[in-house]
Amino acid sequence: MFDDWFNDKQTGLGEILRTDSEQKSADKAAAKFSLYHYESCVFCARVRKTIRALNVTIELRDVMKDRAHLSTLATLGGKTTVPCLRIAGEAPGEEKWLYESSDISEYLIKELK
Ligand SMILES: N[C@@H](CCC(=O)N[C@@H](CS)C(=O)NCC(=O)O)C(=O)O
Repeated sequence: MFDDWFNDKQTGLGEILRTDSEQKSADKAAAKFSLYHYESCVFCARVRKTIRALNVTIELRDVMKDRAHLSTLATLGGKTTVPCLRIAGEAPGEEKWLYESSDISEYLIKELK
């Protein structure tokens, strides 16, 4: 909905070109993330734009469309605010929950660019 408000200058990323094996590594690294969000949230749109600019796939969990995601976010993340990035840990229960759109975007760029 609002995703196109944010252009490439705002994400700070140009076009990211990868070889097949680099893309595989980036996709593998991205698989440990999922983004709790909802469509009309402008802060979420900013993070979705960063994800697209990074040219990776991150599972999107819409808390409005699926109340189980909202409940998981509240219980395990600690609050219902979106966007929130779930970072899977080595073992179940070791995941981390990162709130704040600017912190999430900065973290994803650092990890995946
Ligand atoms: N400063 C935060 C603002 C996030 C925010 O205000 N999210 C709203 C939706 S746009 C929200 O989740 N409100 C409900 C809640 O906090 O439970 C960010 O940049 O991520």
